[in-house]
Amino acid sequence: MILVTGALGQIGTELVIALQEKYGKDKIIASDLKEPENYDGKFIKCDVTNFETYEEINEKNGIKTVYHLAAILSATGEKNPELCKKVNVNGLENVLKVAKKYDQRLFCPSSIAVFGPDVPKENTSQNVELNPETVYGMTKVKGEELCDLYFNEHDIDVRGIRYPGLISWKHRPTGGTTDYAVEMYFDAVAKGEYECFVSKDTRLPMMFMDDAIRATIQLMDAPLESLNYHSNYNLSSMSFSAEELANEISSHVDFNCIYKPDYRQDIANTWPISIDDKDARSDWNWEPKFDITKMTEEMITNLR
Ligand code: NAD
Ligand code: AKB
Repeated sequence: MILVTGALGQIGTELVIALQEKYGKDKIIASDLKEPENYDGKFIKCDVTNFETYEEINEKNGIKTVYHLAAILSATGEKNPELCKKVNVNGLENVLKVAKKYDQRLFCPSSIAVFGPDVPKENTSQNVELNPETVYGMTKVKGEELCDLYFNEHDIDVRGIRYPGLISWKHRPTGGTTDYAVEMYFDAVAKGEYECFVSKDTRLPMMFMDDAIRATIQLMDAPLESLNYHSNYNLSSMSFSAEELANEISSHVDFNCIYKPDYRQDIANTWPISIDDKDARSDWNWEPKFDITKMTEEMITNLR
């Protein structure tokens, strides 16, 4: 049995469907803090910061693999640092302890937020020193360290990707800094206008959700002996400025974007512009399929 925590979020909404298609609906249990409005499959409400209930769910259901998506993202994390640390670090510790006790495999995502402003901004490589300035970034570095500790000292097969900003149409995200790229599509189609919370020249690494889901499943399917990293694979697809994205959307929709940077600009300024993912490409044959043009066609068609 496979458990997905944080399953009602931006990634979980799509990963659960992909896992149901791959392994069968009866093999996947989705869980989250909140109840689903309409969900087709097995669902159990679960707070990952509560060790007892989390362990009970795993024991009762014979969980063998966990995709641990429950987290607090960067913008919410800056506003509520204690909650961010509790969910992203204490919650993960619970998940790792249970993984050890029940001999589970684990997928635990990291983020481009692990990088701080002191690393090369372009083509940021896998092995740079991690000095993030955001609370979220610090919890993600801690998460990578904890996962590596459990891999090295407790033989837990734990794998993870440093996702860039993910763009998708099935779920409007909240709480992240890269959300502006998704909101821009939603509002362009619904209202023909968007007030963007970063400046027009803000350029960040991004990826279409279909590629992110494919990468996740590909990494989990890769033979362990081919992996030179575990919880922290750099992954890259495309980088563009907010204005370039607005221009791309404008080629499909009559659309006006205005730029009013807020506190999230400061978070974006500390992150890289582009990522070097050569290890993911050589270790498990990662290759993205979507560029900004193909992604925009998919986004606009589906949102319409
Ligand atoms: P999300 O915020 O959309 O979803 C997270 C889910 O976790 C939510 O449904 C929330 O209700 C749930 N949750 C929060 N606290 C919980 C708790 N205590 N117990 C159980 N569930 C709880 O996030 P997402 O975008 O789906 O991200 C999933 C993972 O991927 C996170 O680790 C995030 O850091 C990472 N990531 C996401 C992106 C992205 O662009 N979406 C980029 C980089 C990394
Ligand atoms: C966020 O903006 O917080 C996330 C991320 C890049 O980790 N999308």
